[in-house]
Amino acid sequence: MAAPISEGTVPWPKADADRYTTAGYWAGRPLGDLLRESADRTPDATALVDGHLRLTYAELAARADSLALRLLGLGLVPGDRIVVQLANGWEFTVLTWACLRAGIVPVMALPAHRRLELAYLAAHSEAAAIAVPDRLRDFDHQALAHELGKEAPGPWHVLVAGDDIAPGSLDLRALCTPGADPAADRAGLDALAPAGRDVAVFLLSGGTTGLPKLIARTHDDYAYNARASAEASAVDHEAVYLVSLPAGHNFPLACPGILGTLLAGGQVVMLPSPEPVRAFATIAAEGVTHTAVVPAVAGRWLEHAEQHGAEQLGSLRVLQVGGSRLADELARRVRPVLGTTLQQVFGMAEGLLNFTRLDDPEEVICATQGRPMCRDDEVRLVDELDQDVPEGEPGSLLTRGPYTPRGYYRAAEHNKRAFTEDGWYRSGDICRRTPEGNLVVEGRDKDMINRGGEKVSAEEVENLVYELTDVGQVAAVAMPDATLGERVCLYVVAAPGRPAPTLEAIRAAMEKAGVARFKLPEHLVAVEELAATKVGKIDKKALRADIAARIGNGTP
Ligand code: OOB
Repeated sequence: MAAPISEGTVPWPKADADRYTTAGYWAGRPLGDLLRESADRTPDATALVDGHLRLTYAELAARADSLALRLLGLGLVPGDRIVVQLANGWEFTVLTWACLRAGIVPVMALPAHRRLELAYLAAHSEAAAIAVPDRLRDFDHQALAHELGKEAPGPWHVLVAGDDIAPGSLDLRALCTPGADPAADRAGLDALAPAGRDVAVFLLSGGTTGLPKLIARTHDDYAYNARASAEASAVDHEAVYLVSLPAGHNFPLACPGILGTLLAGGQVVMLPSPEPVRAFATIAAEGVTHTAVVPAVAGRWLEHAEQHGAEQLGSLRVLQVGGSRLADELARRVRPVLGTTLQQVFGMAEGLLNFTRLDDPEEVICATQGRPMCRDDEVRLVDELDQDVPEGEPGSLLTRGPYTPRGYYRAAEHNKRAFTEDGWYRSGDICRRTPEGNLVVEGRDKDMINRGGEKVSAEEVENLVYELTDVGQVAAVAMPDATLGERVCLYVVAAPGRPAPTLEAIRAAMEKAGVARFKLPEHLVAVEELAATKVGKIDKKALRADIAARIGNGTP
């Protein structure tokens, strides 16, 4: 039996919880209820589009309710966890909606994750099930899902979205078939509805530690996250929101993303990737009004539009860009080239969201990462001693608020470092505040590499490399890159008497160990020794400067 989730979470102190409830941020209602309510308002409006499949709100709600009941029929109970590793498609949205109805908690994995990440997520969340595609880009997700079951302490259900359903797997699409009596299904689920304070979803932290941390987001806080984001980006019942980033990521899931759009009565369109030819055609065909991309994708879209025109983007009102720092120069091209309003989003799965507002002056939109979404978001910029820096100076961002949980799930030791004693989350981002109150992200003091929005923990890479080869010393650092912003670069000292391992050998060993490909190093510098700080730690700052200089010289 899995432990109750509440044993591993850090609740908000009562005084804050009361304050957030009184202020109206926390509605005390489960997300599944709120989605049902949305479906009741406009049952015949289109809710979800995936290729040729179009579902109205009534159809989507009925599929979700049927799936929810069938999951419970399998023996899952409210509070159980399911690892969700699906590609962007209708099944993702139906399953997420079903989980929110039944109180089953999805653990939002990414399609790129492999054995190491998935095994850890399943074990740490004590999951009883996993949902995967049959195959994706030549990888057999279904086979891996069954392999993971061998390590599961209890029953293990493998739900598969695809045509090839192996023996022992459950056909996710078949489980979504609407039942004969939607009204009865609905009443059955209403009776089981989770509470507003219960955990709705587990998101993954960007990660500065060996393995990604789980972030328990409650129905109350995540519903607010989605609803207030929709307001900030003017997503309403007329909005058509395109999902092309991995749907399990907080940004396309709830900022406002899928959940914010569905709560507002708008239409969600799902695409497996943001590749510009298909994305532009879909925007034109579906009349997409809003979408979210990372800066690397914004760059590709700008290039594509400069070569082929932006006529297909006529309906696009808001292009949200976030996940990593958008260069001012790219930002300034968005309106003239794509003909749409840019909204910079500086957010985190841990909570705090900053948006540039749609009616901000062009200079604010292009040169800042916006300001907090909520009046009761608290943000401090501090120095190494946690003292507030003078106004306008860069400092390390600490935050608390109605949708920023006070600790990671089952991570008491780590929480002591990641949060202050009075509950501020240490984001690790170095920011400066402009006189009008917007934040500019200037760097970070966390040991993470941001590869085009995909977060890679340096420590995780280093641990793997130490295990895999007989290297003497290794350091993973960010290497500047024109398209992705950063890539993973390794500095390696060979073990005494050994030749330095090659990049290829390290990559092959890491892949064999079962790690997501985006974490593989893309450059290696063999050195005699690693620069150290005064206290004897590896001097990453010096290494980052070194690789930047080598690239500048053209001799990396
Ligand atoms: C988003 O969430 P995560 O959890 O994958 O990553 C959070 C981190 C931030 O702490 C920051 O280091 C970086 O990603 N980041 C940005 C940024 N947006 C995120 N750095 C500079 N400029 C930005 N605009 O990445 C995320 C979650 C919700 C909405 C948008 C992004």
